Amino acid sequence: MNGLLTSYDSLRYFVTNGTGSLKLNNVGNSPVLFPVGSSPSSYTPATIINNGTPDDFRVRVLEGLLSSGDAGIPVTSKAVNKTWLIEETTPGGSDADITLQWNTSNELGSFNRNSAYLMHYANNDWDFGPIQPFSGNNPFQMTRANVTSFSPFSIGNIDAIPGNVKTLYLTVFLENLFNGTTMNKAQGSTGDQFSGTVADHISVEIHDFAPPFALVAGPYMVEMNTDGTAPVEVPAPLSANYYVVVKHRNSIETWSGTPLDFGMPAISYDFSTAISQAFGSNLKLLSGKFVFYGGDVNQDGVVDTADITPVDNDSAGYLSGYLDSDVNGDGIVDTGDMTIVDNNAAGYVGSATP
Ligand SMILES: [Ca+2]
Ligand SMILES: [Ca+2]
Ligand SMILES: [Ca+2]
Repeated sequence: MNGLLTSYDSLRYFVTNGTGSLKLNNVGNSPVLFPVGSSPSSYTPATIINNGTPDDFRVRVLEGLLSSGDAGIPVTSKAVNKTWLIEETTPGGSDADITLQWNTSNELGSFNRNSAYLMHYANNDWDFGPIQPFSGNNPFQMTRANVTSFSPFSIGNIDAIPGNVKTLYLTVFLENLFNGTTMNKAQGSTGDQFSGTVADHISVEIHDFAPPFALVAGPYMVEMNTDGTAPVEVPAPLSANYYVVVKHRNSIETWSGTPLDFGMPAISYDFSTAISQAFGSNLKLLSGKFVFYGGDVNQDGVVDTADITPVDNDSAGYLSGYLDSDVNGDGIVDTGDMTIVDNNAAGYVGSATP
């Protein structure tokens, strides 16, 4: 459209539920609001500042988000359920700050606003860029600067796109289960708790490399084999440096020594090869391997008397099975478990985090 837009607000705006878009001319370095929504009851405007060569822009917002921008399967969680189609009239020359606005009612399940990205579908893939802070409180706003190419945009977490994964090959040894060579298989009330070569389950999280080290992806429940290998499927768009955090039901939470470079099709990391593989050198050397400290039965990040109590109680009750108090994983709670807790409590063992 040409002319001046006036008298628009969250109740009076352009509903782009057809094929049309709102075109505003000569967008330059002052903010230009595109008052659009995908229905009469859902106002989700975009604002553009173009620090490059001024150009005319078109904006349309669609209900829903698809795995390949304007095609593919619907994204059903971890994102804002809208797609903003933004186009410049003359290709090239723009350097735009794009701000998108949404409401709580537009958020799909499990969406984490604190580790969200303003995603842009370009060159046949979603480009996430860095984590962006949000502002406002229903409606919320998020801005991404220095955008130079256009079309589908949305807001989501890095694992929003289903099936778009790559593998993180972790190797983890736990003091609790280590027998000097491999890890014993955790026992339940009727023998091996897990089938095949699986020793136990661990939980893996991917955290931002910079304060406040936000959770970027996960937690993933991962099978850890008796040889320590624990492959994890992580979101393929992870391309920056991230801390990898491993938790286990009765071991000390342990962070990678440094943020790992995820800019590869596959990533490998072995916690057991050197003490520096864990943040704060928080590993114990046993029979030539660096293992995670054990005995954090109540998972509060330290080994102390609060972990001794449940082991004492369950031991006095002759409890058996797949229990957190069964520190050494042999299916029985007894003095063998108390030894690990006692030793690490005496050593003031606790988790080390950046
Ligand atoms: Ca242009
Ligand atoms: Ca504890
Ligand atoms: Ca035991």
